[in-house]
Amino acid sequence: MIYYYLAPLAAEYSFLNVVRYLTFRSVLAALIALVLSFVLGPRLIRALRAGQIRQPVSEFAPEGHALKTGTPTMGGFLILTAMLGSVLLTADLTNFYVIMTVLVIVGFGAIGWWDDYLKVTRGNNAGFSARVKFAAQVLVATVAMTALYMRPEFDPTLSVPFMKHFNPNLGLVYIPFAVLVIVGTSNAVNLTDGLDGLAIGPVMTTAATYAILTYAAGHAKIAGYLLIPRVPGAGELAIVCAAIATASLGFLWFNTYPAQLFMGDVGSLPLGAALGTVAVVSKNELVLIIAGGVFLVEALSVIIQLTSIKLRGKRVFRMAPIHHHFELTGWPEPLIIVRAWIISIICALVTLASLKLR
Ligand code: 57M
Repeated sequence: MIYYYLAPLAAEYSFLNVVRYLTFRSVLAALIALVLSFVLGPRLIRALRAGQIRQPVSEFAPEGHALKTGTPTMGGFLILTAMLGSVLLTADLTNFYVIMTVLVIVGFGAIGWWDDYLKVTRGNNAGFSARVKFAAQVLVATVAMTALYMRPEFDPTLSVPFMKHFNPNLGLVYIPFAVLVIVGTSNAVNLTDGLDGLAIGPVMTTAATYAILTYAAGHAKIAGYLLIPRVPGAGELAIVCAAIATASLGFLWFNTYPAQLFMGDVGSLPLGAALGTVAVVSKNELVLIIAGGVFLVEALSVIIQLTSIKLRGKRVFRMAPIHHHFELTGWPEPLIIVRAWIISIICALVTLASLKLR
């Protein structure tokens, strides 16, 4: 809205020209999201406590989790409100990529909210059927990716990290591939969200990394210099990514060990879906494997565990996802969390290096 109302006035008041700059609006978006999350956080925690919106803790969870009984959940509302509020104020709301990403976030947020609502009201960890949840995620992602594919400027080729001349054209297969990226990332972030701050730290670093990648993809000179695919208009997503990164930082204030608030599925599902969407739009789909390395390892640990139980009748990890394995090995919770953050920062650095090393 700031962009919408102030940009036309720049002809009269030249100092308002600054709102045309993506870098200025990205920094503004980051600051607004951070302030909103700090201001709204304590109020939301009080409201959730008053409304008895508490996370039921599974009886099978490692011992230390019993202490977490009664922690308010659905803190994802804080992240979504801070992030969307900031995007509505600072982004160009006529930009197709911004509209699409916001709708994906709202769609996945609604699915997550419904799951949380059922868990909280029923007082157990069951939520709604995994199949229905998965089908709803696939539906939202398919609608968004079909709309993207139908844009005349859309290019269904893949950008492969570290290889500048290998760009396979997926044609129509791009749609299911992109749906897989979005739904897969959404569920991987959800699986990671099992210790205080474990998911939100890597969400922050991945979103900050994509703020740079989307800006570069939308910038003719930078994209040309780095020989990366140019996606005109995708730079506006740097604002969305910056807002996600700092709304997450504000949430971390309350979610860090010992957590006063969990994000719930209303947080984890849309955050993962948002990262998948910006990766697809900016043609940085495969590099998300590196940038979101922590989420990948968490999801792989579950796949390996389930496959091993099915084929060999034996577990590979004491418990999956892998953070439970480390807990049961005796690592204190903060040690697991901070090491995951360190790994996610290293993943971000390797991702940024892939821009030049190709
Ligand atoms: C949800 N939810 C947390 C909180 C958070 C297929 C299977 C691997 C699925 C997986 C699963 O259900 N994962 C998704 C994980 C829960 O947190 C809530 O859920 C939201 C995210 N969706 O925001 O609202 C608990 O996690 C802890 N927590 C924190 N701090 C946080 O900031 O401590 C969460 C956020 C909270 C709290 O204790 O109650 C969760 O873990 O339930 N299932 C599992 O992860 C289960 N693993 C399992 O069954 N492994 C088996 C399988 C693979 C065969 C095995 O290895 O043998 C574990 N889930 C639980 N207990 N609860 C098992 C132990």
